Amino acid sequence: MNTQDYIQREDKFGAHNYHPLPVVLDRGKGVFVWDVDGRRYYDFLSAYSAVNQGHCHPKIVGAMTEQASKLTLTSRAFYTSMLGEFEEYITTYFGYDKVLPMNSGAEGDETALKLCRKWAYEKKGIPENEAKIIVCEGNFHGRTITIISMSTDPDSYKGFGPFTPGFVTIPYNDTNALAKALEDPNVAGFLVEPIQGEAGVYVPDSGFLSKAYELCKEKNVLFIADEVQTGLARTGKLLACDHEEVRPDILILGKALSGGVYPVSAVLADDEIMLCIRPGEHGSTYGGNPVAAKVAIAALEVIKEEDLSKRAEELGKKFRADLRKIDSPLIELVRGKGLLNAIVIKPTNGKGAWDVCVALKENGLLAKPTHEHIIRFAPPLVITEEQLEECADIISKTIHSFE
Ligand code: IF1
Repeated sequence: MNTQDYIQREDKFGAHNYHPLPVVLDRGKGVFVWDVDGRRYYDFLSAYSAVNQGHCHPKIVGAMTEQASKLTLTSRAFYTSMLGEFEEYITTYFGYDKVLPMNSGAEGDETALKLCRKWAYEKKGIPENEAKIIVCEGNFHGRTITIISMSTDPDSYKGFGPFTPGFVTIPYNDTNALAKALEDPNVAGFLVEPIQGEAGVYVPDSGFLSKAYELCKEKNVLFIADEVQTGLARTGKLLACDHEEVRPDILILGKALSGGVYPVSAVLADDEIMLCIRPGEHGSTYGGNPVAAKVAIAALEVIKEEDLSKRAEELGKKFRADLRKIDSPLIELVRGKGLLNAIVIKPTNGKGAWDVCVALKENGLLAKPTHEHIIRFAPPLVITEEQLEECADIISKTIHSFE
């Protein structure tokens, strides 16, 4: 089978809910992936930041295979020898009383929303069914009906109504709008991405998160951080909220919590909030299973052992400086934090971000456009300085070829 055969087979038998770049991947190791013809590429998407630790990290894969041959799934109807170890490890790691493990990022967000509403009725005293949660324009929190009910992107929500009520939308990075929305006494929470990924790696003004947190505290409103994409060393700190020393009341993690080998998400909070959910009120068959528990511990250990936050911080600065040196009318803007970066492309000769990504692929680097004119650059955090320089050269050469 050649590349076209693989693509046609997916096209014929799979739903058309994605539009991938025309490359068929077969193998991965560290910062590299290989296609079915054996061609090697730098992976500058990292599965949307799930593969921060690098593809097929031996320690993480080792943890998975070891646990997979011992005990994989019991459901939460029984205790297991692994779950408590994971719960103790992750709550100590991030400094929270409790964790609630789920699988996908979207489930993590759903869990946080339920938790926030339950807290609102039990602790804050908001009348039943009246709680509101403030969200931001341009948000991306996943694909469930409730989550797309918060979305302002028609691609996400159009044609999927009716929607879940109870959300109030304000502009991102706007503390005045937040202060105004917080005047409503029925507001229970503020859900925010510390950097908006899907919106195009939109970094808010410095001070936004800390001011937003302070405003929430004044009104006894829960500050809920979706760190599914920004968390776990990606932006140069363990959490993106750490840049402003904000400790979210509810913290949502996913993606790199397994280093890309298994779906693992988690919601962290203190007892006052977490114990509002009681037996039978929330959960998932696979949430917190022994493989997930073992894998997540290994994935979190790798982040510390390999000092990935520091690497992302230092390499990110250098990478942005290299990108800003590219003198081309095609590049409107370079932005990002740590190794979560993007360039904004000015369409030239009818060619846009998609065409640039196809050309990058030809030159051995995989990246994906978002919103037609933005390209995200997010390599695994284990990339070396030398490799990153080579990648900046590939990007420069490719961009210049469009002039
Ligand atoms: C897709 C974007 C990234 C997320 C945040 C929750 C979730 C995500 C902040 C849900 C997921 C994804 C999913 C992916 C595309 C992608 C994405 F381009 F849409 F914005 F990463 F940048 N919170 N992000 O970014 O996590 O349920 O998918 O595990 O294909 O939809 P999930």
